[in-house]
This record gives sequence, C-alpha cells and structure tokens, in this order.
Amino acid sequence: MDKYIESVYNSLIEKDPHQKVFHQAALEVLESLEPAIQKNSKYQEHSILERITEPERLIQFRIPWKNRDGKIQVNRGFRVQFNSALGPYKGGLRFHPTVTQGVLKFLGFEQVFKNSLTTLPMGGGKGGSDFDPKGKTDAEVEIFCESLMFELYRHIGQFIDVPAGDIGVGGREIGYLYGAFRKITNNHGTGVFTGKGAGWGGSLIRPEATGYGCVYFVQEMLKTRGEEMKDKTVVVSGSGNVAQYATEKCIDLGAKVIALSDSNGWIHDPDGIDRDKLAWVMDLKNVRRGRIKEYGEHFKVDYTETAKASPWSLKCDVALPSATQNEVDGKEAKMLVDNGVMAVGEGANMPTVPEGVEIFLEANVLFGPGKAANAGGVSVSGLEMAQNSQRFFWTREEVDAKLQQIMQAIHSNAYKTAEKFDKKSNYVIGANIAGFLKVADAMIAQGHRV
Ligand code: NDP
Ligand code: 2IT
Repeated sequence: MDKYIESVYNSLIEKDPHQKVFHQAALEVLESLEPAIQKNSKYQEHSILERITEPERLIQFRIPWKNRDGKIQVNRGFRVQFNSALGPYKGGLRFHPTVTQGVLKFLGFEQVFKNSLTTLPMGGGKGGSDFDPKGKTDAEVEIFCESLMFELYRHIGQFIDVPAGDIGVGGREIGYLYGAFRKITNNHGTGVFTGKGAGWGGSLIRPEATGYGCVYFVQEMLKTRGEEMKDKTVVVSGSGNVAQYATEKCIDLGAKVIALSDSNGWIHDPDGIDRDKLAWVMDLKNVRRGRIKEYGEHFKVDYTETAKASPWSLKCDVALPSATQNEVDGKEAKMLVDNGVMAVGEGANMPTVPEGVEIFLEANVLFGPGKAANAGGVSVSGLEMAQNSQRFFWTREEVDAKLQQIMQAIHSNAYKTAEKFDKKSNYVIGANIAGFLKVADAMIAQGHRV
C-alpha cells in the first residue's frame, strides 16, 4: 500500500480503535484512490486524505421519551456532518439498535462520495439513533421523533444540513420529524427534509428512487455486455423501501424476482413475485409491520431462517443486496459466482464484505458498489430540494426521466474513470476515484481551513 495512504489509515485505527465498519469503508476507498493520489501530488500536499476522513462536525445527544407504560427511556441521537465542500450536508437518518458513532461515520463517509457522483450540489452527512422501532406503537414512534427533533432542529436547515430516511425511517417517521420541526421553528415550505409526503412538499418518485435507481444502474452495466434485465432471475435481500421498489422495477422490465428477506429469514418463490404479491408485501411491511415469514405461509412457498441457510445460495443472474452492511460474506459471494451470477447491484450501503468484492471482481462479475448503484435515492432527494426551492412540482414522468439520466451519468462517469486508470469494468475504483476527485478539488479550491 502507498505510504501516505497507509499512514492515514493507521491513524484512523489509532484514533478510534472500535469503529470497525468505519475503518472498513475508509480502507476500501483509500486503497482504490492510490492511482489518483500517485498521479497528482497535490492531494498529499494539501493533506486531503487526513481531512476527508475526519468529519467536519459530529453531534451526539440524549433523547429521553416516555413509553406506553409511562416509563422514561433514554436513547442516543447523532448527526455526523461529514463534508460540505459541494453543498449542504445531505444524508439519511437511521433508527436501528446497532447505530453507533462508528456506523454513522461509515455511512456519512460513503455518502460524501455518493453525493458527489450524483452530479447535484450536495455534501455528505448521516444521522440517527439506536432506537429500535420494532414492536413500538405508532404513538411511541411519534413521541420519540418529537423528542429527537427538540435537539436536531438547531443543527439542520435547507442550506445547512438536510436529513432524509434510511433503515427504520420511512414516510411515517419523516412526517413526525417534519411536523415537529415546523412546530418548533415556525418555518415551512423549505427543503429542510426530503422524503416528505407528496402533498406537503415531497417529490414524486422519491419513495421509489433508490430501488428503481439501483435497477437502472444494473441495466447500464448489463448493456456494456450486450445484456438486458428482461428474463433475468433476480434475488433481492431485505423487504423494506429499497427492496420493494427494486422488485417493482424488475417486474416492470420483465425480470423475475424469486426471493426477499428480513433480518430473520427469506422466502423463495420460484414462480416469481408478481405485482399482486408485491402489493401484499408492501402492505405487510409498511402498514401491518409484519415479518416476511408470513409471505411463505400466505403464498405457500418455502421460508428459511437465515441462520440455517443463506438466500445467496439461490441460483440467479442478478443479485441485489438491499438490506444492510456486510450481509454478503466471502463464502456467499463464491456461491453466487459458482451459480453463474452476472451482475450484483448494491441497493444497501456496503452490503458486501471486502473479500466478497474481491471475489466478484476476480470473476469478472459486473459489480455496482453501493455509492454508485444506490445513489438514486439521494439523487431524487436533491431533486426534491430543487423543487422546494422553486416552489413547484414536477410530474412522475419528469422526475423518473431525470433519475434515469442521473443513473446513466453516474454509470458512465464510473465506467470511464475506471478505464482511464486502466481498470476496465471495475466500478469500485471508478466510482471511488470519480467521487473523490470532485470533492478533493473543491476542498483545495476553498482553502486549507475547509
Ligand atoms: P428499511 O428499514 O425500509 O428496510 C430494511 C430492510 O433490511 C428490512 O427488510 C430489514 O429487516 C432488513 N435489515 C435491516 N437490518 C438488518 C440486519 N442487521 N440484518 C438483516 N437484515 C436487516 O430500510 P431501507 O430499505 O431504506 O434501507 C436498506 C438499505 O439501503 C440500507 O443499507 C440503507 O442504508 C440503504 N439505502 C437506503 C436508501 C433509501 O433511500 N432508503 C438510499 C440508499 C441506500 P427487519 O425488518 O427484520 O429489520
Ligand atoms: O444512504 C442513502 O443514500 C440514503 N439513505 C438516502 C439519503 C437521502 O438524503 O436521501
């Protein structure tokens, strides 16, 4: 490894030895930047790697709230404002018991490069809480969101930091958060949040954008080999926002999705999940808040606990890991390759472990890393901000067309950048370098204090 890169990486470990997923995300990016750093000495001269791996600001706060039994609970809230060289901090909020500073630093770091790739003027940030929405009543979720906003409101704004959803934060939570923000600040009609309801400032296609965008990205990768989505067999993991709309777009394009999962297990539907079954899943997950196991019982198909066997053991042409980080390990990547997988599009953030990524690249599988393949969500968030600034709305068709253009632009940027650095079809190197150069050059132009 390049000496400069190695010293920056080692100092990250020394400073925060427990932040394992952040180290993982940083190493993947740093390693792939080597050719760009060696080609131009200005990045080292300006200490860009030391600066770009350190968040501009990290806020941690207490969130006390009363549960249904009248007992006060205390959760931790965070906002990591990672980099604002290209625009206001932008990125989602995650509610999940595994949320820590380290997890949010990994997500915020990834977001910086992802947002740079979108072509839109957005910096990178991420936030959330270790609150577990599972088993909570609607009223508990509402009270929790209000208490979180009592602190978060002072750190966000349309020109400062614009949160959105992520795991555990969907339309319901954004509604409560935005309502609390309005009540506290007496400020309405701004793009301080994205993922809002379509009737109160949200953009059409934002709920669909990450899943649709991921499939558009895979479509672009397949095109480079004269292939298309039609008639492909697809395995999707997760059954939340990203998984649902990735499935919908696969159906639109004539592909067959045969599996979905949640944190307990996965269903295998060899006939394919059609529109009616998908509508049933959306009601199960978004309204009844049930488990994917119920799909197996309802449609009489196999349900397997993930602890017993992996969904990645299924034979498929396209794999779309869309649940969470590190959900595809080396063994699972090998199974997918042995079963002939052609393309992998990461709907989730960093779902494949580094060994798995190596296995896909060595086998010449088309591998779309999260920061490129799942950038459609934040891209339409950027379009929501643009519409809010104009006090105007675009039609579904207009937003979808812009999303497709953006995904094509991201693909072409990553593809061409990889080619320029002699790594044809390596979208990891292409996306990391392309995302990095824009941010690093902006930081240099803005002086050494940013
Ligand atoms: P949701 O909360 O809507 O769905 C998450 C899904 O992943 C659920 O099926 C959930 O199962 C499963 N899951 C969550 N944590 C784990 C875990 N530790 N192990 C196994 N399964 C798990 O979230 P999203 O669909 O929005 O997010 C999914 C991924 O996509 C995340 O990595 C997110 O960062 C990324 N992403 C999301 C974007 C967006 O716009 N929403 C944009 C770009 C990326 P269960 O219900 O059992 O917890
Ligand atoms: O990981 C992500 O890109 C998101 N969760 C979406 C962020 C956003 O601001 O729309």
